[in-house]
Amino acid sequence: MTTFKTLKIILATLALTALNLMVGVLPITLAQTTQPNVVIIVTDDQNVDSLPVMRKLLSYPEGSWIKFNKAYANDSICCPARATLLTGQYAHHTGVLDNRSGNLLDDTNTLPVWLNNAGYQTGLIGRYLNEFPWDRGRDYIPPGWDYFKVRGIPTKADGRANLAVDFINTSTAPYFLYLAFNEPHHPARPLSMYADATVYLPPDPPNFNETDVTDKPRWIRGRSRLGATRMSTLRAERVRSQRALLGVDDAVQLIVDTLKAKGELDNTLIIFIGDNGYSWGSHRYIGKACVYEECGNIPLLIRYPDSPINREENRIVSNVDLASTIAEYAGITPGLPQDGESLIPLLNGTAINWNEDILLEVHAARNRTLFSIRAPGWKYTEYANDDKELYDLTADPYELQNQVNNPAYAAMRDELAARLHVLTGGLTPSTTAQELQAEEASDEMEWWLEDEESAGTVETLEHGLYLPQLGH
Ligand SMILES: [Ca+2]
Ligand SMILES: [Ca+2]
Ligand SMILES: [Ca+2]
Repeated sequence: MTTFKTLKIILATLALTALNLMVGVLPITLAQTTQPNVVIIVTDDQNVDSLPVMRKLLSYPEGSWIKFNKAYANDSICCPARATLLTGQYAHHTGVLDNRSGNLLDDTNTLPVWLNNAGYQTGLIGRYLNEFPWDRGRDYIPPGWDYFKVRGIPTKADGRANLAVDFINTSTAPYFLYLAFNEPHHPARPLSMYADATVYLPPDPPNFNETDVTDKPRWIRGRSRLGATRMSTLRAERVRSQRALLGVDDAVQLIVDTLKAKGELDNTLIIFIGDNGYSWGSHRYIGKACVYEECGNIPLLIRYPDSPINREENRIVSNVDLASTIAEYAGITPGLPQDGESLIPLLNGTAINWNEDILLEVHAARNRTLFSIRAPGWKYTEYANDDKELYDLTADPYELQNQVNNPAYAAMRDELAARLHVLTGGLTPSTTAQELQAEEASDEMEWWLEDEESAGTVETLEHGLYLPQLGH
């Protein structure tokens, strides 16, 4: 302190031209250091029910966290959801309608491209889009990425976290890091230190193995109840899944600690998000790409450095909002029309009259290609095969009784149908149905269970070998 004061006195006695030079440099330096960093951490197939196992994340490390309880994946399957994160557009606008169409994304006009053009150092570690690099060659790197590590990297959370730490420590601000973990996707692989850990296991929800499905659309009505073998296989995998998330939890803490040590915590937006949810036997269904809460609702926690407190946010948002959010925080303009809107007003508490109508869409199978509206208290769905669903989520949060044919709900049904058609711009689910290839994907969705039950183990399979077939 004394030294600094002395220096100031010396400076004050310097020649006037020298002093002018010092003052002249100062605003430029400040402008550079205030351009913020963004770190987004993406998990794979994480149901929100799993979150209590992540004790470090839920302790809100270093404060300023906003936990979104009603965040959704517009399209609750990996590749479409990730294309949405990278563009701020719905799946039916990106063209990435299923896991086999990642090559349809216009990768010349994405969030990393916009940030890179604005002077950001951009890095991706982990999963990009399914079946990448398609026919573009093993060395292909999509535009916009300065650092792109999808191959030859550790598969587990600790190894990828170490790469993230290296990226943060060696990058000059501003930077954008997209860190995508494999966890807790099946078959879950916990770190060896957590292989036998005692973990929180979510209780079966009331819609688990739903008894009466006569109210449901055809694709659910055609499903048998889960038997004892199927249920025990499922539970064993769920335990491994929870253990695998302990590694991710450590990774989040490590990244926060790294940013703190580097002095950048107050200048970095940290987003923790799941790509899509997962139905662990709800409505007799195991998998994703469904319209029910288990598939659509995703973990979303954002550390917004300016927030004076940690708090929960219950207004409805979706993954289509993230690109706009990051763009606004970084002070850039998205290069694409945005289907979402920036969450900054929710993060800084200035939002008034937030529009909570969001679009859900699935194009994963002939009998469950759908458009749906999730609105406060309600969900209304139209399928390509003309099945429809309406849930009064205040009275029936577990979606046990479809009310679409109940005359008492007719007015609400008609109103939601009109609001849904505003969201789709008049598109109907049959317009976008990619029926043939999707039919195959849905049949493969549960083969991992059948395989475990018949062979006793799938441990010899390498992660990369089965991803394209699984509907990852
Ligand atoms: Ca996924
Ligand atoms: Ca760059
Ligand atoms: Ca029912």
